[in-house]
Amino acid sequence: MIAVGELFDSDDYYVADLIFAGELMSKAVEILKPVIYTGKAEIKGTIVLGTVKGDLHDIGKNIFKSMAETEGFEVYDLGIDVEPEVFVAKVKQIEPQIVAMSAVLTMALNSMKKTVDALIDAGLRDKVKIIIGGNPVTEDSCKRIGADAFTTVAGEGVAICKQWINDAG
Ligand code: B12
Repeated sequence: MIAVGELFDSDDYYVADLIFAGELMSKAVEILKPVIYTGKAEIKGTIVLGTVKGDLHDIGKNIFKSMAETEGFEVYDLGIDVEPEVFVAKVKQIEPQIVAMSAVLTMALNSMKKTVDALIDAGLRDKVKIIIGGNPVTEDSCKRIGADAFTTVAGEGVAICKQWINDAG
């Protein structure tokens, strides 16, 4: 996918190539799931997950979801292009321990902030841990957005979530 991104940058690939690469990657991950993720499902925790408003990329989100499920998390996947209000409604309904947001477009970092703000406005921020993932997330953006943790690696994200559940006893 890194090569595909570079070819897109250099105008050798077009959006259709991104779509095709995305479909191939999703299918490959689905097939490889049983051999890649071998974690034992001992942890019990609930995650509300989604790719934030304005962003349609979901391959990384889906990898995180698969890994988290294999580790025993119940994951409510809201899909892509998820409005802050939809996150809020699901958090109210499910009362998860964790909210996980994905963004691959730099501009979607603003949607992450809006989602955290919406959780604050709804009085739900203190009831959940928030993790953000995707290529553009950094320590600085994590602070600005008001999340508790960030990562560009799905496995690390799952490890952080497991730690949160263990810490909570
Ligand atoms: C495939 C792809 C698409 C596909 C997406 C298909 C799909 N189902 O996701 C399609 C064709 C839809 C697409 C569309 C567009 N794309 Co695009 N796309 C890509 C591409 C080639 C790969 C992205 C990808 O899946 N990478 C592989 C995954 C596994 O990596 P990842 O998402 O980073 O996920 C990992 C971690 O970040 C982390 N992670 C991710 N989410 C989460 C969440 C949590 C909670 C945790 C813990 C971890 C985590 O775990 C994953 C594995 O470790 C990238 C290039 C690149 N190198 O990234 C461009 C790229 C992301 N796209 C780009 C652009 C510009 C677009 C378009 C605007 C193109 C256009 N002109 O229309 C549109 C935007 C549509 C929209 N509104 O979202 C730019 C973004 C630039 C920027 N910085 O904002 C990129 C970087 C290409 C480029 N070099 O310019 N794209």
